[in-house]
Amino acid sequence: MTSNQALADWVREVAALTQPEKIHWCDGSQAEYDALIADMLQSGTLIELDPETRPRSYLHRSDPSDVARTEHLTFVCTPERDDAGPNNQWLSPADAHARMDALFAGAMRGRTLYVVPYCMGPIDSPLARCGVEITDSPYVAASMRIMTRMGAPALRRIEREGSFVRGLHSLGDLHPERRFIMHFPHELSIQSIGSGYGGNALLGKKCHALRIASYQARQEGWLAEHMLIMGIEDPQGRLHYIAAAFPSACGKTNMAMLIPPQEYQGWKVKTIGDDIAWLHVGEDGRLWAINPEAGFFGVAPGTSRHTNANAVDMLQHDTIFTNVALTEDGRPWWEGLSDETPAYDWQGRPYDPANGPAAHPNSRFTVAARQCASWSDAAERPSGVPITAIIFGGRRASLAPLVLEAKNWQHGVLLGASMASETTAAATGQVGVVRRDPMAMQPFCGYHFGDYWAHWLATGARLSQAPGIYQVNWFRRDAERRFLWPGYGENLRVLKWIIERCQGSIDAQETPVGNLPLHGDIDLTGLDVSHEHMRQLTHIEPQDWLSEMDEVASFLHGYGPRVPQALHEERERVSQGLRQQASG
Ligand code: SAT
Ligand code: MN
Repeated sequence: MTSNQALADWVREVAALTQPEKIHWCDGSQAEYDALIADMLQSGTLIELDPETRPRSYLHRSDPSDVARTEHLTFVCTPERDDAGPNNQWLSPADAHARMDALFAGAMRGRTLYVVPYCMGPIDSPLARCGVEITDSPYVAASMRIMTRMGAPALRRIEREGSFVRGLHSLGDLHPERRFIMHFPHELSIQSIGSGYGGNALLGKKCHALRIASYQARQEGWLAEHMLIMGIEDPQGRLHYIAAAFPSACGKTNMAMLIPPQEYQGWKVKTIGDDIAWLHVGEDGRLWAINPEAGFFGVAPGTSRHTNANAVDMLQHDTIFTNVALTEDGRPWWEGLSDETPAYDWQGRPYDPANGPAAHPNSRFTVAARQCASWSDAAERPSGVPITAIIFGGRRASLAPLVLEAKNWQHGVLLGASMASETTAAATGQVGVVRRDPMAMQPFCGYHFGDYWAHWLATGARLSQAPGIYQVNWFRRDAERRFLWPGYGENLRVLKWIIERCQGSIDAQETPVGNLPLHGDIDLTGLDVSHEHMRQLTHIEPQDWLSEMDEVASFLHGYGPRVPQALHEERERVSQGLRQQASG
């Protein structure tokens, strides 16, 4: 099946352990995808949606206990415990392998073992990396074809290059007590059992492109980040590429496909990616980005013509939905889509509001990126796109202003490292509690955060034309918990300010925590945002920020001696400035 002996041997070993009924090597063809779909329709794994209005589209209902990432069951198994850092759960590689071997023994009995070769990034890009996922889930195999460059071309590249990331996945028995997602970054391998959920089971995504890749990236001198990538074309035809990190379910997909407001005739947005960016220092001293993915695995609830018309359009055909609700005539439905009442909830029960939301709050769509009207050809460029600005964003009802500019790269790394955000339904656990989520990588950094921040600082030192670094917060609320900022398309007004700052064409107000827009520099024409709200959105309260910086200090100290001294010093400079301001 392959001329790569290591791959052939590995598949044989896995089959001997897991005992599948059949083995299928995926070639990525349309015929193969159609056959996977047909099998899943037959077995009830997929439900066909109304073929008239939603051609070639399907609904998958997952096990109700298996609807989101499970961070408490996710481990990074480095030989040295300290290399995984306090930000990861750790098991020794030997213990983890023993546990996983026992769970995988016989796990694929009666099932087909799919060998899924894939490439993360444009197939001919030197920045791309390949992997092979072995899985017993046809849903995973079909989804990998949408989300990655999957099949024969990836296998050819693997045969040429030799090395690849090994991902082994089985649904197991889907019992949460026998569910684990283990990473062995030094072996370039991943093992996941007991879950069919995207982030746990599509191993090219978070497991490879973030946890394993971030570890590799540190060794090789690049960055693997939880960032969207978008191009913004101004009315003069100049293109500005932005990479933006937000935690899961905080609007990366909407921002990547942003539709400019009416007042912004002549502005265009081009989508390069909505979740992951691999960033490299170019020979020109600029930072270059590729999106390793080829599809979107986006949150459905809240997606509407108003919030993301590009997404609504791309979801009209050739889409796999997971855990959304269903209308009587077989169309997908979720909260926020329309004021219709669905017929069935995400578990297939007749809809009853007493049972909670109709669509699961973390229900998803899986769709090829090329179906998006704003998708850019530049996403296929082997060299990637040059980044003008990096944005860190969180979901915070208070404190964090609409936008803040870092004074320099080092200060920007502090802004990223001290990010905090309210938790969302993308991971199991309580929703709406503020937690620190440095660079939106808390669940995804495959090594010690102290080393990671040091690597960020070292990367900046290699950039002669470093991007500007910004922090944004679209989620600020007033005392009545109403959002102060309209968000969505209107966020372009903030992005325009960021671009103007990067071009050096406007001034800003310097404060100890960073630079803020001057009054009037964020264009509000046509917007219903009062001057008082705008003042609150761009105001820094020194006392509140002093407490924030105290919390940041203890957060950073919690990561021990591996945290770079420069980051502590930067934090101390900010606190000092705030103390002076508070007393002056
Ligand atoms: O991890 S997923 O890919 O399921 C989505 C996310 O949480 O960012
Ligand atoms: Mn994500």
